[in-house]
Amino acid sequence: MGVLNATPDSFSDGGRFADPEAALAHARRLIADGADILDVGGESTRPGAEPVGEAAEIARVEPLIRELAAHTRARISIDTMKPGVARAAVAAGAVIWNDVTALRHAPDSLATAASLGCDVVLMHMQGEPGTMQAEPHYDDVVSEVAAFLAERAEAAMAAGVLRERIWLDPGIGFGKHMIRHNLPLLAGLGRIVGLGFPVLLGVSRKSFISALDGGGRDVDQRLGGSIAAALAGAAAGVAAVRVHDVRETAQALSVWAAIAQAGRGG
Ligand code: HH2
Repeated sequence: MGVLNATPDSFSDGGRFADPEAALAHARRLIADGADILDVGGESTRPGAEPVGEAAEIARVEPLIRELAAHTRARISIDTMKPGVARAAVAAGAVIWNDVTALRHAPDSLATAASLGCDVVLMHMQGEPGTMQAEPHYDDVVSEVAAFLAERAEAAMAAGVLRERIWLDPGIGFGKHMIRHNLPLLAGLGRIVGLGFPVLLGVSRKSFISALDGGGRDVDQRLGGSIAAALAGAAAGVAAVRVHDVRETAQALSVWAAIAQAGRGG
């Protein structure tokens, strides 16, 4: 899954693709580089980001999704917490609703996901985007994230979302201490995969990579760590990784998969 942010302020590529022409050109590059899915976002979730109104968010993403759906072969995902944005995006051609609030943001989130009939990504987040990194706390991060995701999958199914439409995501960096929570969660991904749904993992360029590399690494200096974490996810059986650097990650994954296959005898 390649990240395509139509935002002025996302943490790693904010501002670069706010212009639709630049966004479309970048989308074509992500696909040529090996992306099967494009995750289009119109509102950054990083702490301190400006909230965006629904109409403004739709104006950012809808024309772009329409263009992408008409002119590319990738599956399009909409990264939003707002049901109204998801509705507009699906009408424009998106087939996946990626919701970092796991359908908890609005009273009609669950019903909207059921009626749209698209795939939904249910992501774990402790707290709210603005304040989530202030003081995250867990007694047992892997068990608590797994229990949350199982509960949200049940809630989605009870609301009418089909089981085969549901993906889970542990939400690396969302209300998690950089080291104390993200690392055990990455080491325990097998427990999340074991819940029986496809798992999406977003580790690309995240802050814990800089923290593990002495600190102070800018977002464009985190590729090695991003790939290492993506491979850890692949080894645990995740179905997809959400990344900015598609070509390098795709190469790493195909080499890793070829070695794993040779190890199984061919
Ligand atoms: N991470 C970000 C955004 N959306 N969605 C899922 N399912 N999983 C993630 O880990 C995830 C996500 C990161 O935040 P953002 O501010 O949008 O920055 P960018 O899109 O540049 O990664």
